Amino acid sequence: MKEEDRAILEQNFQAKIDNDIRIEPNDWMPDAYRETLIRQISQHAHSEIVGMLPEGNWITRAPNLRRKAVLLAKVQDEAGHGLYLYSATETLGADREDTIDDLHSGKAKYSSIFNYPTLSWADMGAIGWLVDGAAIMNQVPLCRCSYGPYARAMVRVCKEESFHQRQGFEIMMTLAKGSPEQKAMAQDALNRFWWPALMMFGPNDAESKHTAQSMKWKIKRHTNDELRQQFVDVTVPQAELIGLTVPDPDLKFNEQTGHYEYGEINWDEFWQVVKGNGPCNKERVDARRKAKEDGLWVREAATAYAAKKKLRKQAS
Ligand code: BYC
Repeated sequence: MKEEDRAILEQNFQAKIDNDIRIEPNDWMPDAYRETLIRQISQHAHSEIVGMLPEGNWITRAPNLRRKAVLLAKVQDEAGHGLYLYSATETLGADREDTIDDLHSGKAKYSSIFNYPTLSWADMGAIGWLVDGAAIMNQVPLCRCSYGPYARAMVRVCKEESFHQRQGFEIMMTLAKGSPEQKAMAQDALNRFWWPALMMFGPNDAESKHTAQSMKWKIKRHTNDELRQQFVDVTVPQAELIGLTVPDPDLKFNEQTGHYEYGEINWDEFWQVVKGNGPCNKERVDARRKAKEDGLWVREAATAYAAKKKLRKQAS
């Protein structure tokens, strides 16, 4: 393609974005836009699938039938989110198997938060409240993402995340007004998940290599720090309401700005976890690899069945 033709295509593409016209799979798009979306959406899909593991770990130990049914439904929702998102990457020409192989080889990232262990039942509350709460903060603006299939997938995902956040908060609220041991369990879960939840939003704006371009393309509508601040502002009063203490001695409300100021995030810890050196990285990826290996017979049987059906159809 000639240089000037490409320049016109790029101009028209950016003009559509500037006018909030959605980009659809068959529309022309710059290679870098396609690659950014495949990177972000596939990593998002992996996060949903890996995110099933820390909570799946507690399904058999839920304290009663209601809690078990709710947790089971939530974990199944995450599988659904992963599947919509893998489908969205396919609309961009990505091969689902390749993206999954990238997760298993350690090439693709997934959210840092899922590399922390779930040590008590209260962690189910903390994950729903904080992790799904952070996910909603990040994903509601993605419903207005410039790429149509991703934006539309996010609408349903956000509705379900909203139920997840409420179920988590309800677990925390119940524990916080329970026995002293239950309240201590809730506080311990908050202590362990607070900082990793803040890290979910990604590096500081100054360190975020993709934000500027992704904002120009309206893939991202807010920066990492803007969303993190919104999350802190919404969540701190919720902790206060149920009598729990946010584990940040530097946390204070600034009357002038109307925002909470919070302490320094441990960025060394964040990058270590992102690089694969978190407490559970190896366990999580091994579990996904094993699931694929264990499912081989199902895929083989399905392929054989489909081939046999085709032969029968041809013969009749
Ligand atoms: N963990 O330039 P930046 C869920 C990477 S699922 C690991 O700011 P970007 C749920 C980043 O990928 C929640 N890596 O990047 C599921 C980049 O590396 P690469 C998942 C991270 O893309 C089950 C590098 O750091 N949500 O909610 O502009 C149960 C530089 O970062 C992280 C999504 O995926 C991290 N926390 O912004 C319960 C939402 N942060 O790719 C709940 C969609 C950054 O260059 N994704 N990195 O190798 C996004 O909104 C954006 O991709 C991010 C990062 C805000 C995450």
